[in-house]
Amino acid sequence: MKNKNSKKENISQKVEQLKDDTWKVEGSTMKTNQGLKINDTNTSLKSGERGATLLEDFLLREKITHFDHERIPERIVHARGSGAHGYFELFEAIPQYTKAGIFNDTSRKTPVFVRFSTVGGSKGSTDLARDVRGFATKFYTEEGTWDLVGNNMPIFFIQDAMKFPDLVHSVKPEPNNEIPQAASAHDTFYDFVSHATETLHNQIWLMSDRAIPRSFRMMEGFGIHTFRFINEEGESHFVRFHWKPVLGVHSVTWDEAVKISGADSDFHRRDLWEAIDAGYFPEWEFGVQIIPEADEHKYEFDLLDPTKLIPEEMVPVKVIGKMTLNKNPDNFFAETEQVAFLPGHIVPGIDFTNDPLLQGRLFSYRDTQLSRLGSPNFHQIPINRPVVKGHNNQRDGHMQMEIPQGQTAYFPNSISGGCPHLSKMAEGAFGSYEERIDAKKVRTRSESFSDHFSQPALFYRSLSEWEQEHVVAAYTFELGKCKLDHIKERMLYMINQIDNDLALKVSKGLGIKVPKKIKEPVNQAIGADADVSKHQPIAKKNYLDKSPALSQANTKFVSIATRQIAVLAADGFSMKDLSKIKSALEKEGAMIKIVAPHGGTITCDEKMKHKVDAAIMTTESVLFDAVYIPGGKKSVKTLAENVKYIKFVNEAFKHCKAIAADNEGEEFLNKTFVSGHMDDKAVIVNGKASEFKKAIQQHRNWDRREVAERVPA
Ligand code: HDE
Repeated sequence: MKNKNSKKENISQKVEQLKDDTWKVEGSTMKTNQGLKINDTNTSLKSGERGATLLEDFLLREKITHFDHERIPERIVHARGSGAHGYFELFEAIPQYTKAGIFNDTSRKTPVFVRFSTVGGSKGSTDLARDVRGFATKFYTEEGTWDLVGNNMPIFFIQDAMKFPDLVHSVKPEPNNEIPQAASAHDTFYDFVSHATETLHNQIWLMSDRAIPRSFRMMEGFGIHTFRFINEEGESHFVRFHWKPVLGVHSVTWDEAVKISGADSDFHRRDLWEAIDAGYFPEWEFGVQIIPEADEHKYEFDLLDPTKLIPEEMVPVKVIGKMTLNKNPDNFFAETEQVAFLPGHIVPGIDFTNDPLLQGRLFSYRDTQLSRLGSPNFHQIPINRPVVKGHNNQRDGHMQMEIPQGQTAYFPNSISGGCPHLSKMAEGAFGSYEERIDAKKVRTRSESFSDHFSQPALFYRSLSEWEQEHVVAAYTFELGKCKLDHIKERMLYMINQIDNDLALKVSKGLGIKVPKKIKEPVNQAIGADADVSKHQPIAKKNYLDKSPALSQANTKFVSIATRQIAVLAADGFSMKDLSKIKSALEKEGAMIKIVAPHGGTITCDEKMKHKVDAAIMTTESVLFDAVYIPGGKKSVKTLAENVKYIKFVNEAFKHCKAIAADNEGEEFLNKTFVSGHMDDKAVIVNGKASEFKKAIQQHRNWDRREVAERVPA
């Protein structure tokens, strides 16, 4: 994965284009926005040394006015995000399904810009909120820009765009006191979702480890909706899009998430930035699930329903390409903040379906950019500009950056020779799929959208034991934070529709019985005149016992690249021990960090000085994937005298991480909770570096979890 040397050759067409708008601070002269050289930027113009400031001071006014307007509205959802540039490569052309250039030409490297995000929190909120993650990709293709604006979960909360504002209002901080920030654990969210049974599927994903990823680089991505592929013959296939991280799908525990939020609320942002900066470029395989038109009604669920996934065991994911992120943005605001994703940005060969959530999104995203970026010319902002130049008769508006010449701005015209002229379909023009529609105009929902319990149950059944325990703990925590008992009861009733065992376990934690009945109909997400009985969810079905692809226990455990290894050491540590581990793990791409009693340097037993990466009081165990304690009598004595080192190891043990120690390092372990558990398979004492590597690669030793729970940290 380390790819430093090829950094240059992978600079994309988009990055090249951005160079025209990029400038360096180094070597530049300070001037006003009108180009006047500035002599003093610290003092305003006054009437006398102690006198009033003069209105005349245009230098002061220009500086302050710009500052006053430096903020734009944050995104109403997905406000907190991190972006990176990269490229997409196609391994296998699929002309039988689509005519899209990006899926036909294996020699292309299509530039991309990706923005990862949390959903509910404000721009400055923690990265480790229990939340869905946004995974939005802008493909700058030769036929125009395609935006795949997805999430890290394959389904969404609601089936109809009309309910989106209600969903978002319920999860955002409550309107009277603006509490809580970046958290779903409050009454209004569970009040809403307990009245809208369609939300249960995404809700149970939100309770799973997927909602607290270890890294953006270790998350899957999904386009969610069913889209269409259109081939040269004009034939259509249904398609769902998937991103699969090369590093596998890994998460932190909730206890870590809470602590990381305090120790480093930029944890995911920093992780992405540092990995790219170090030349460890994150990669995702790109896959498609293809369904022939003829199979539209073959499944137990409706393909147009965005609360349903298509199990990979029923329709396999065909991997056809790979995305690599290889460049950090130069400027957060200019690129990551101003990038505007629109699900409506598609290219010939890709088209929409009638998924009612997707249809609503096609309206929302352009609209929101108008208030966020303030102008219909937002496509001219460098990060949003396509790599193919385009012209039309749209003119003027706030911040028009281009100078269209000529007398005409209409079509048809004769004065400009009919230009900008139209393209023939054979020349690659976009045309919508000619779907046959013969229907009444109605405000209702299809009965085929009424199965709200089968897939949450399938998801829960498919999880490993430890994942199920995390779901129980998450529901217990979240509902425990709610104040109103009737909301908890409704939720228990809903959870019971998914799985009785799950409901009983959560009910125990809440100290509330699972109700057999509730007063109102369970699904109130219907119109006042609607026939209530018609809109109730149907009973749970079981059309697939388990979908192993849904469990993180079945992900890849192949690499330790970019894993953060804390070396607990002080003056006198054994150089030989550290060298053994360091060379073996660094060779595999792990990041070895010396955590010492103080900053600066420490001296090993061979009298050499070593740079300290973090002083113990500036860091926390939760920021690392594994811990190593080298030998060295003096070093180990110093560690043992500092209770924060004991806590450091205890926490790593609590979070089921790999721990290794050599020689006197073992004595230190004996002072921690690890003593008495030296036979744990992820505790390696005086072992081989390869054993430690294997344990780190496994991400966590979940077999330890019962003991780990007893660690008082
Ligand atoms: Fe979004 N969503 N969304 N959403 N969404 C926005 O657009 C909206 C939905 C997603 O990094 C907003 O530019 C509606 C599903 C991502 O810039 C806004 C509905 C999925 C991002 C908006 C949905 C998403 C957004 C806010 C229901 C996964 C961040 C700022 C009909 C497939 C993109 C903005 C970025 C952002 C509306 C549902 C993903 C308000 C109305 C389903 C990743 O337009």
